[in-house]
Amino acid sequence: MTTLAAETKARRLSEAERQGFEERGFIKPLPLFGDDAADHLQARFDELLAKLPDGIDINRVNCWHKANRWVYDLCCTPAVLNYVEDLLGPEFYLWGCHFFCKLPGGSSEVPWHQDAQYWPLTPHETVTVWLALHDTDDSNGAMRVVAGSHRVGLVDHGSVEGEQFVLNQAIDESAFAPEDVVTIDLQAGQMSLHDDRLIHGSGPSTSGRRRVGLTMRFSPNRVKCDLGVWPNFEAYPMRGADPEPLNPIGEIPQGDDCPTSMFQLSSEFS
Ligand SMILES: O=C(O)CCC(=O)C(=O)O
Repeated sequence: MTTLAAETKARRLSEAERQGFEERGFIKPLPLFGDDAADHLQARFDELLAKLPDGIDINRVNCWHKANRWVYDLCCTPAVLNYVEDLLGPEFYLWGCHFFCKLPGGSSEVPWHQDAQYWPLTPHETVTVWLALHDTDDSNGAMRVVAGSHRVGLVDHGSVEGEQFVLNQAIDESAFAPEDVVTIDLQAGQMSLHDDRLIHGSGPSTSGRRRVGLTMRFSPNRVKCDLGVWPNFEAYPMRGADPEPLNPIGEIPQGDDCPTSMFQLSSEFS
């Protein structure tokens, strides 16, 4: 198994960045891994992709951290958790981990949406780390966000159909001003952070260049999942003590497995 270079370029968030997150709902770019990390991340991604059974689309499976120890450890990178702690405070957990991919020969798109529309989590205080495995820009389908849109509350989503769409609900473009759209252009090894009410999405890679991002979802301990909607939801404590957790706690994986659907229980993996 390849390992990630230990060198990190990370730092802590400045007060200006934290205020910017309050106002705009995202921060980019944030330094994370050193220049040599891209090769390791991409090689490891290829190994993980090869594990998926035939016919399973990597864009449609979630919770790699429940199945795979390397991914779990990546999510626990202290520099990642420091950035998250600077936004969420000292007590939070991890619950989701998903590769959003534009692969050659594919045409996947992520329709405009707010994460909170999809998630039965209360209150809406989840933050996403988006770790770039490749350099991202408009020509390879970088994520795009609508600055400040996290402050307007939940916006109506309609249903959307088509093989290319990774999600099935979408916000119409008339709901926001084009001048507020910002491209999350990152270098491989950098990351961004976004609020779960921020409107965002991504188009296809028109250049044919690969674009893979690994999302990690972190919530403060006070965020509770409605298990009636997501019965397999599990929290992985990351920072701070939580003597009376509001959510079931997941088992840390020991093996090198892969998820095969959106929400499996950690007990399904070794
Ligand atoms: O990577 C993308 O294109 C979209 C990611 C996304 O929708 C998310 O992080 O919630």
